[in-house]
Amino acid sequence: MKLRNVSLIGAPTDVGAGARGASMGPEALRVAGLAEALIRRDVDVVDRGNLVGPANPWKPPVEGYRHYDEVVAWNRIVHDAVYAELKTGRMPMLLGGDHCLGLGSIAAVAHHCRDVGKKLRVLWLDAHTDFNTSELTPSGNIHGMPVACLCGFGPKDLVEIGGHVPAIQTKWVRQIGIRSVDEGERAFVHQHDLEVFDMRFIDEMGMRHTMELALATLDDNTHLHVSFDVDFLDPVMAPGVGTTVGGGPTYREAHLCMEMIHDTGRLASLDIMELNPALDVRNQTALVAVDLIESLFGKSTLMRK
Ligand code: HAR
Ligand code: MN
Ligand code: MN
Ligand code: MN
Repeated sequence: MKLRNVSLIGAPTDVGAGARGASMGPEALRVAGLAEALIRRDVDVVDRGNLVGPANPWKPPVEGYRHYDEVVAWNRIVHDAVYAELKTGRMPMLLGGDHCLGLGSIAAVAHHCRDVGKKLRVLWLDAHTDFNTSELTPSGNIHGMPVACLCGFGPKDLVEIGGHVPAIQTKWVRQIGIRSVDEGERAFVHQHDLEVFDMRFIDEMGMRHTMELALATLDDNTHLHVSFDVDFLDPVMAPGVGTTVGGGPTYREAHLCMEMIHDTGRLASLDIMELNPALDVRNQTALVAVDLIESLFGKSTLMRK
């Protein structure tokens, strides 16, 4: 029995990042065997290939945003592609690309949930909260802003992409693995009561209890979206990202996180973002990511399949 229909959507760009190379992420995931791993999990996989959008002009930020026009264009393209898959009843799996595209992806998911009357829960697996605005950002890199934009804090072009402002409410979001938050961003996170399970929380309470809390109150009518920024993982095992932050979840903790998400049976869309093959070692980070996706789709040691 086919458990799910998954559509892979490559989004080869790094316009939202401060380092070049995430544009090669989709191909590195394919080379690491993503489709084959899903097929082993009995998933019906279709690879839609790569989306096409503007090139990276590699310019400094203007008024707090780097590559504003290109980021808007890419997010519109991603929104339309993700929304189209959901409409046909398939699970979109966005292969980034930098994390600014989490905006277009989740805006599309929220748009779909409005259409069909579903609740939405967003799990944001990341070292960073990505809750900056143009006033708060130290870098101007828009991959540090998608959660804020989704919650309605950002420029009109970006916050409106899914057709409804705000696209999501902060209380629908759970962030896990956080260990890098900028000064002004921290105050903004508190001001809006973003639910953050940072590394200290995971250290003290364990990944199991963390995930129990993050996944609590899902019901049959909840669409669960996972936005997986690969820098969530400890850089010891996942060096191939633009903004490494030490002290992340271990290999086992990351697998448990994925296994517990699988066990909910509610996963309905996924982003795999920020993989940067230019900074990787023999594609090991892509291989770890694929391994984790297998757990996310139900691989376990004593499985009967
Ligand atoms: N907070 C930093 C900034 O805004 C870096 C955050 C972006 N890095 C990411 N996203 N990889 O999670 O510039
Ligand atoms: Mn991120
Ligand atoms: Mn609509
Ligand atoms: Mn990150």
